[in-house]
Amino acid sequence: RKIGVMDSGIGGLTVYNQLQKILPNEQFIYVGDQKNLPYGEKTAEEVYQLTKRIANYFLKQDVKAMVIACNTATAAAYERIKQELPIPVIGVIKPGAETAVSVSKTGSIGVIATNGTVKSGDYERIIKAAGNFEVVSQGCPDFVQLVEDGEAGSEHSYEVVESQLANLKTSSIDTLILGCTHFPVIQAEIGTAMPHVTLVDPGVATARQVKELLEQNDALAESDRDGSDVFYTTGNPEEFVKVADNFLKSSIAANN
Ligand code: DGN
Repeated sequence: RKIGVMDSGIGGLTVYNQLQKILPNEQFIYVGDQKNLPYGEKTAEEVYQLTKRIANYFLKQDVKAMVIACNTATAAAYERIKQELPIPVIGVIKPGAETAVSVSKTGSIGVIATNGTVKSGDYERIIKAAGNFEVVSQGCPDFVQLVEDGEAGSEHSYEVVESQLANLKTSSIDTLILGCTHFPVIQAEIGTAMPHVTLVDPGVATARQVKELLEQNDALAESDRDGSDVFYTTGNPEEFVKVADNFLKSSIAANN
């Protein structure tokens, strides 16, 4: 049985990359809901409905676990969908928050994410429950489009990131959570703008958690994979492949 991975677009592929690295025998089905991107500006109920549709699709495909590789969808839908699905569901926010808590030395943590994720307050709540932490959150919705447009690495991308992080630069954070799965694609730009902070990609700890959960449920793939992963977009498959190929380790073909 496969593992279902979803995002509003190609950002979740940064989580997929981490999953593939530590679970090389597993097979994945990826769904990017590009027709409905961006999730970050929708209401929590709308994002829940969109995520639920993909969850139902995954169930039909008989997946053994669902990874919500989108912070906005995790904030809006994880708690409900986890209750509603008969399979393990994993979100990206808790693993990301826990990593930041363990990494920060000064106790001052920054979060950049979509406006939807920032509004949910989820990162802040989980981090503050872990101890005496200060959290500085900032919505950076424009970064999602940069990545979806294949702008990562361009001069324009460096300029946009630099100017949008100007405020955060003057704060005292020592750790910055890339609280949107699109953001690791522009990690170089973010690192250049914020040279003295540790960047946290929640995808790394999320992948570790998926592995642990599969182990606990005795559901790890037993033998080598016998097929390749499948990628679907609700948008334009050619565009998806063109942009995704830039940062995926393996070449892919997308269907819609
Ligand atoms: N990749 C999604 C996230 O992690 O929040 C958001 C992208 C979007 O739809 N705005």
